Amino acid sequence: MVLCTSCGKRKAVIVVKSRGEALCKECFLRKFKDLVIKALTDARLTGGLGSKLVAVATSGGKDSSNALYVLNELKQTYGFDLIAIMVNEGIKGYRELKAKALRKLCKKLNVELIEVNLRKEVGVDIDEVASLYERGLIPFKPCTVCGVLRRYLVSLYAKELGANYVATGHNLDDEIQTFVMNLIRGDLRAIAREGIITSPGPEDVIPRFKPLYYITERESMAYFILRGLMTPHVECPYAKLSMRYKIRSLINYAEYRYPGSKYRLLKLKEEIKAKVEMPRTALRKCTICGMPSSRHICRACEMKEEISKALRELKLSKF
Ligand code: Q46
Ligand code: ZN
Repeated sequence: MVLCTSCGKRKAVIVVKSRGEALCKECFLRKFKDLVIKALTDARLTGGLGSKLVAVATSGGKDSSNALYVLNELKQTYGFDLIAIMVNEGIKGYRELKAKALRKLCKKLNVELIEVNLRKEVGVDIDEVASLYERGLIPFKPCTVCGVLRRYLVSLYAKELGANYVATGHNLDDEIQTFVMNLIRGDLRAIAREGIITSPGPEDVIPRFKPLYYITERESMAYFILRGLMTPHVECPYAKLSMRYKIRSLINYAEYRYPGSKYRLLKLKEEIKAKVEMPRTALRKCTICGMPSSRHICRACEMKEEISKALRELKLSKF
C-alpha cells in the first residue's frame, strides 16, 4: 500500500509523478482546491471578487462541472455569486446526456442554469454544420464553428445577465494544447494572449478566467470521480476531426515517454509570454451584432454569414 505523501496516514489514491506526490482522497481534494485558489491568486482575482457575479461556461463535461463545483465551494470565502450558462449545440447522442447531468448538478448545488440554444440563436446547429463541412460547402470544421459560436453566445448572455466575469473549464492540458497549436501556426500574438485571465479590455468586454489552469486532465478526471460527479461517458463525435485531438495525443505521448513534459511546456509558454510584448489590438464594435471585436465584422458573424450562404446554396441545389 502506498501511503499519502502529504498526510502520511491514509492510502494514496492518485500518484502525480511530475510533482512527486501520492495523495489520499482527502489530501487530493484539498490540493485541487488549493490549485484553483492559486489560479485565482495569480489572476489577481482573490481581492476583487466580492459582490461580483461569475458566469461559469458549462458543458456538463468533467472540467466545467469541476470548475462549477469548486467555485461554488469558494463563493462564500470570496463573496461572489455564481450562475451557469450552457450552450446546447445540438449534437445528437451527446448534448442531451451531458445536459441532463448538468441540470442535476446545478440543482444539487443550487446554482441557476441558463440554457442557450444554438439553433434558436443563430439558425443552425453543429450537426448541420458538420454535414455542410462533410459536403465541402463550408471550410470550417465543426469544432471551429462550435468554439467560436459558443464563446460568442456565452459572452452575449453573460453580458445580458450582468456578469462581471466568465469562468471556463480549461485545464492545464487544454492550455498547453493551445500553446502547441499556436506554435505550429506560428502565431506569437495568440501565444502572448493566452493565460489564466484575459488581459483587461474595454469596459464592455467581460474578462474570462480559467480556475483549472494548474490542473491536468488526469487530475480533473480523478476529481470528477472522487466527488461522485461521474456521468455516462460520451464523447462528442466531432472531436476527432479537430487539430486539438491530434495535438492532445502527441502531448500525452510525450508526457508518457518524458514525464513532466506538460509542466515544462506550461513553463515555457509562461516564459515566452513574459518576454513578448505585443501591441494590444484596438477593439471596436462589430458592425453587424455590436459585440466588441478587433475586426470590422466579428468572427462569429463572419461564420454565420458563410453558413447561411452555404445553406441557401444547398436549398437551391435541391430544386
Ligand atoms: S462540443 Fe463542440 Fe467540443 Fe464537439 S464540436 Fe468540438 S468543440 S468537440 S468541447
Ligand atoms: Zn458580430
